[in-house]
Amino acid sequence: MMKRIFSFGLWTVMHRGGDPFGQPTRAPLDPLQAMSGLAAHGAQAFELHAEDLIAPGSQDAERDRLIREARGLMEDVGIICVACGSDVFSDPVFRDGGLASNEARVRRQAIGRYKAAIDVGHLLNAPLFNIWGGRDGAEVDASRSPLDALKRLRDGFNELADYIARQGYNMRLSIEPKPNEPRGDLYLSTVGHVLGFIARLDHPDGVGVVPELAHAAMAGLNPAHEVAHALYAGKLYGIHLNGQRPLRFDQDLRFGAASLKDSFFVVKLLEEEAWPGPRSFDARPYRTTDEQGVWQFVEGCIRAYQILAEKVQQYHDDPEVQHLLAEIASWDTEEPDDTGGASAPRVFAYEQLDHVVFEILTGTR
Ligand code: XUL
Ligand code: MN
Repeated sequence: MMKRIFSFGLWTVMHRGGDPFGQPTRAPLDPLQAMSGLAAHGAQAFELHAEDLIAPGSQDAERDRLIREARGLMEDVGIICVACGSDVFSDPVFRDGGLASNEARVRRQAIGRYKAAIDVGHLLNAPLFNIWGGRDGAEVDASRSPLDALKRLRDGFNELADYIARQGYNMRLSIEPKPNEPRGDLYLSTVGHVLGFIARLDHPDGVGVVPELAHAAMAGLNPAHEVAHALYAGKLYGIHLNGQRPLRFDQDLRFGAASLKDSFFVVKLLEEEAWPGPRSFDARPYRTTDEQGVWQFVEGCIRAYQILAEKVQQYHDDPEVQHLLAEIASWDTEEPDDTGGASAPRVFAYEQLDHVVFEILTGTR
């Protein structure tokens, strides 16, 4: 069986429980503590924003020291970096956008931030640079044409892809869509939008998508279908797993905490396709959780994935499922109906099939 790699954003365990209405509830955790804690609690990998490790504005010597320390610790505790990104959303300078800002000066600054973070990713051996441009959106559509925004985003991504190629880095680029939040509407909002956008870049080949379950559910979409589009296009470069009630703010719940069936069908797809990428979690421990609970949260995400993968296996091994799927497969024929159209209408045994899934997921089968 394929060895699964479980990964977490450093920002997930470093999150201190603050929300738009409340102060942090947990003590800070530094990035090195986050890496070693993750390794100690079942993760083999992490993702980060370069800024999770290196505060913006740090001198080169400080940056080099932090990277040296991180590399040493990664070696010691046996954890790898599978994706790097950049925080081009929290600094007030990016309040009207990064790559799509109306200010050319700010767009330059965003490009500079991303390039510096790409260098950090390279030094941590990250094979992927993932961009979630959380400020590239709008509340006021009168502020810019969405077409101009897309052209600016295109120019930005072309420049970053070109930078990676010219530096000779062994790194791919990805875009993580999200429909809204923190902006009223984000321009790169779903997997479909991003696939269409990538096709018009100068070099679409090295650029893919990182779907997130919560982001798909926020848009009221079926997460497994979103992931399928990325797989179908050969563009599933990463995935962010978590829990989310549909059509709400970004809840980033522990994987398994919500949408059991959607989570099952995402795991089913990844496992059936033997997708080789890391199973990355992008969720946040509850605000009510203490530091010990953070590590329970980590183990909970991993365990939820493993349990769902076992349920996928149980589904495939179930004789009733096999019988029902064989029946469905038998319909897939071009043979003419020799009864001259008089045959009884097809019975679709989907009630039964869906109920079997329910029994498997509730442990009653
Ligand atoms: C935001 C989100 C980000 C990205 C990384 O909703 O998902 O944490 O995954 O920047
Ligand atoms: Mn994410």
